[in-house]
Amino acid sequence: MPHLVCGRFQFALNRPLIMGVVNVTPDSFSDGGRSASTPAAVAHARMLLEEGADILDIGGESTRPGAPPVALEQERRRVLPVIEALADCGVPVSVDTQKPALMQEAVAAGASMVNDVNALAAPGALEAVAGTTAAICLMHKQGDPRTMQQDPHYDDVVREVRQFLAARIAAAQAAGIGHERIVIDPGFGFGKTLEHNLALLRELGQFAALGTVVLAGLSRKSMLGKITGRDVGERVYAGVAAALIAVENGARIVRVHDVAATRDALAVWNAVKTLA
Ligand code: HH2
Repeated sequence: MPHLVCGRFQFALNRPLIMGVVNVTPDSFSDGGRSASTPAAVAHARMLLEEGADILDIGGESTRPGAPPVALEQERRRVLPVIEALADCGVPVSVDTQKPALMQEAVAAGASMVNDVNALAAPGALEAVAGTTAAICLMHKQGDPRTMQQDPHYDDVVREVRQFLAARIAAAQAAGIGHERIVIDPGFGFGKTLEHNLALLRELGQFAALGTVVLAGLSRKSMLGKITGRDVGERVYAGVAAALIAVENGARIVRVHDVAATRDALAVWNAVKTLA
């Protein structure tokens, strides 16, 4: 079983981890505007900690379909004060960014993980993370947020996403990022139809077979709305079900907004499975 090193933190992964989402944005699809100020974001993060988050993921740029890009300076102003305030909170703080400069600044401010929906493809991104001890989540997406949901197409979504992630693992390792720092994520909803997302969730074990930790982010996403007919604020039960399926199929980190509900569900799963 892979273990995970995030800076000074180590996880044996004998139980799945919960990554709680803190969006310091006015426009995130799931919770837009709720934590847009530094104090509100820090308070939200502390609530997620109390609810049982193992990792906190701080983002300052929405990646919802149609979202406009955010300038470096603005993203910096949104996330760095929150990361600084949480640096000693007792769990790893992750920065959700695609920008190499901010990756380095966030780690200097106290982040122990980088979560890049662009899988370190930006010029300088591999080097930015390699020069730290932070963990890295490499996510797959097709296209960019502005256009990605217009007409996603794959001949074989599971094979193509797996090949992409295997290549990004190899690139990260070639840049000097150790295996124990690498997390992969098929990127649910990032240039994928409902059928693509379901195929990826069903076959998540094929990603676990690549030998690195698998993260799944299904929380509140539109695929759950399509399945249940529910609005974004009413997808807690569907999200918990999706997180459980992901864990059952090999995910060892679930990225969620609804930490308390997910924690209880995973406690039941843990009690039954007790990973050795
Ligand atoms: N999903 C979102 C953002 N970042 N990172 C990873 N690794 N995996 C994901 O599935 C993922 C992600 C989108 O969710 P959210 O942060 O709630 O919304 P927004 O991008 O609108 O801020």
